Amino acid sequence: MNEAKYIWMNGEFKPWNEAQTHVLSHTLHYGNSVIEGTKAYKTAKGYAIFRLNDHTTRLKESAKMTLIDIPYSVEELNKAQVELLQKNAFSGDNVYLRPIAFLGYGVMGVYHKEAPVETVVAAWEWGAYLGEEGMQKGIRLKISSMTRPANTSNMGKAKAAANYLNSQMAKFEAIECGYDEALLLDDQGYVAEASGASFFMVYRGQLITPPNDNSLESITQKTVIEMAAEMGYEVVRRRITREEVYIAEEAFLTGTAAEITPVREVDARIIGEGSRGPITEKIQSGYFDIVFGRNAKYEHYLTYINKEA
Ligand code: PPE
Repeated sequence: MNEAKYIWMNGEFKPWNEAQTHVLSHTLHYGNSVIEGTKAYKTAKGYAIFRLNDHTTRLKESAKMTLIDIPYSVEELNKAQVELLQKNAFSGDNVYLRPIAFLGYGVMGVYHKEAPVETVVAAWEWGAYLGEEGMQKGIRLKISSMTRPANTSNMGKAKAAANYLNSQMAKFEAIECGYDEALLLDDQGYVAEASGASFFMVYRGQLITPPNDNSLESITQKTVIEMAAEMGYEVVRRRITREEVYIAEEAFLTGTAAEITPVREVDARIIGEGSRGPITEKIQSGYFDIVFGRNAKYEHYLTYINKEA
């Protein structure tokens, strides 16, 4: 990975290599931690963090769901993220931020009430999540043999590390089978989400994306729905079955890391022309205009890290 200079840990900036935890940290054994994935883009007025407050609020909400008591407010965590970018003096065109709250050292056994909470924010430069070529030409998706955990046994709306075991298994399977990414159905057989992104398809002119019944309340999905409606597309949120995905005219994934990644094939079915579709291309360039500060209507989603901006 690309290292940076500092990591914010429990209220202090530490040199990258000194942000450490004990091997008997509770989370390492039992998997309870919550994360965010937030991104800053280099705009004409310097770096701006996209939808910072929404991401930090989701972190706090995920933590509440999984009984982790983060001892910092949304405002304090927002400030830490802005300062981290200022101190690290990045130069690339975007920077990924990874806030995490986890359970540290001192308690063993599943019951975690007395385990200390560690709060960390790291930031680094991270290239195209599903490859530069994928952004241009589209990626190949495999519907996973595993489903997303049912709402009766997990909390899909928490951005919890525990949910990523399922993602990790699905992703590994997809790659082993020669695909780029996994698409997971829910326990009823409807599309839930990809291993690390949300799913959209275009069919008969409509943009269709599933409700978040069994998936992360995605911030990029929300942004795309808002932007697409404003561009004049009809956006529908409804359940999607596997066979509908196969006959989609276009498909794409959305996420902070994935941004807008076109899909060109699903399970040996070519989607549309087998390349980035025309609507996908418009959504993709519209999204980059927003995050890079080139669309004034969406300025309110940007937090500039330079005070003068
Ligand atoms: N579903 C899942 C399972 C998911 O991990 C993400 C983001 C999304 C949907 C999209 O959410 P949002 O970023 O709010 O639009 N995945 C993050 C982590 C990826 C990783 O591999 O790490 C991300 O994009 O930051």
